Amino acid sequence: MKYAFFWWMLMLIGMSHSSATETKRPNFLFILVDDQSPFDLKCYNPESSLETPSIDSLARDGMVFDGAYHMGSYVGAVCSPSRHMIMSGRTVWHLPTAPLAMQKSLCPPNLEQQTIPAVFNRAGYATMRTCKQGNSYEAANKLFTVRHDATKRGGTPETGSPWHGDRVMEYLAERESSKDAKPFLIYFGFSHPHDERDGTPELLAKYGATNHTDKADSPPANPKQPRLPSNYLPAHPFPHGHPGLRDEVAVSGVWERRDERTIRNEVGRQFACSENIDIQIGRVLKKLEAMGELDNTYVVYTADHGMAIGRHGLQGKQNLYQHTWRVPFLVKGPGIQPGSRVDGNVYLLDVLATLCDLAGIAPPETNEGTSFKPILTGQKQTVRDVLYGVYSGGTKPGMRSVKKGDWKLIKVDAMNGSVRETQLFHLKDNPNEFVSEHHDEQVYSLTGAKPASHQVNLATDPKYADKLAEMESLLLTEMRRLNDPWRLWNQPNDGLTPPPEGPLSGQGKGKKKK
Ligand SMILES: [Ca+2]
Repeated sequence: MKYAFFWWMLMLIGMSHSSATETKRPNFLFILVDDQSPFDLKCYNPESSLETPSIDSLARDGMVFDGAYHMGSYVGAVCSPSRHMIMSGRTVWHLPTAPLAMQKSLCPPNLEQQTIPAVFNRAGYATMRTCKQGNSYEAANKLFTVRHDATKRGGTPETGSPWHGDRVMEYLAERESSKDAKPFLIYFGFSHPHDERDGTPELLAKYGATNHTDKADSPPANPKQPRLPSNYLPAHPFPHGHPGLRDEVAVSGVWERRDERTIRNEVGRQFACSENIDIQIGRVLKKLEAMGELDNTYVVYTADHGMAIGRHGLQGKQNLYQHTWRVPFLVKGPGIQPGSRVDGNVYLLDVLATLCDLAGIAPPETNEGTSFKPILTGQKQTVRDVLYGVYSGGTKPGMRSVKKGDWKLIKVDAMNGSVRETQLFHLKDNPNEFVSEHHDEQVYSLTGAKPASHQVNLATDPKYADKLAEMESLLLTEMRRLNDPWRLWNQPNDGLTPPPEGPLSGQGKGKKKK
């Protein structure tokens, strides 16, 4: 009898041990690509010719967000504030590098100690990072326990995306051989598809593209190249407000060209680089599966911001149309309904709070993001109603956007007041944000996308005057709430002294790296 009790006790101890391992904390694989429009991907644009079987599998096995945004930028290098927001969960004007933020105590000191790697290190996670170098958040990046950063934008295994893939594969192999039992957080960043978009010869050939270097001519046409984006324009309808901006004038292979051959070749290069990223993701997912870790891992796929490449006549990331303000955002993991799709209305700055929530860690007090775990578990469709965006890296105040439901307002106040533009779009009726220039036969004969007559900027239509006023009011409310240091021409100045403008950097005009 005594022995029976002893064995019974041993069994109980064994059971409690096995249930403890069953409820072990989840791992995280956070995948961040550099410069990618959601509309490049089939899960957002079924007409896209980009093939990404691994990303498609995340969409099939997880949740696709239609409303994921980056909050914007006050510098040409949009990557930089975006990555600060991801790491810290702070809103755009409350970042350590935002104009006046430190002087006005809008950002606490030593914020890096409250960022993803710091928080997860303290919680007992193993943290590892690979990513590009530069235009990021160095003080936070260096806190990852294992770190392999280098900018890899070439077309060989050593100079391109496979290099980042190799670092994660090595890390996982080391975990395996050392039998590391800590849960992990891997920040799996890439340097592509950011320019220069030097793809591998095989993938370039697949998308009919060449690494074009002759500034005097357009690259050759090739029927394998992706089609022009449906909202392509040969020029933006008005000056976008950042003269000399590198991305709009100096990207190798594009420069100031917006002709069909140049844009289709550059989109082909973008796709070649994106498919190579997908191959690396596939390797890592397969490895996690073989290790038995995949089912307990949240896999997040996103980009630091979107990208134009010919859409609306723009080439870069410094605008607030949906192709650039929005980001792709997919999550697969425990408890997430496979094949689900939501609006979400999330910002990249919600990532920190959400990862903490999923891991059962209290978010740091400095966090301003909102956990969207209730969306991942199917309890909610959105975490907020109103979204705000800014680009003020050029002439001031620059661009602002606000979105609520299907309505979106963009305002541009730039070039010393000589550019004052208002755009009002109903995104359900006009998802491509077509403007009157898209109705030109010369344009839609190239894209094959003839807009319907109502698919225009509605800002001057008297029928929508009340809606316009409502959206203007929402924008002002958001600018005040978020401590935007500028006001637009038709807003009260609120007694603000805007930050000194300083010389325009042109975002490293003509320089190769940024
Ligand atoms: Ca970027």
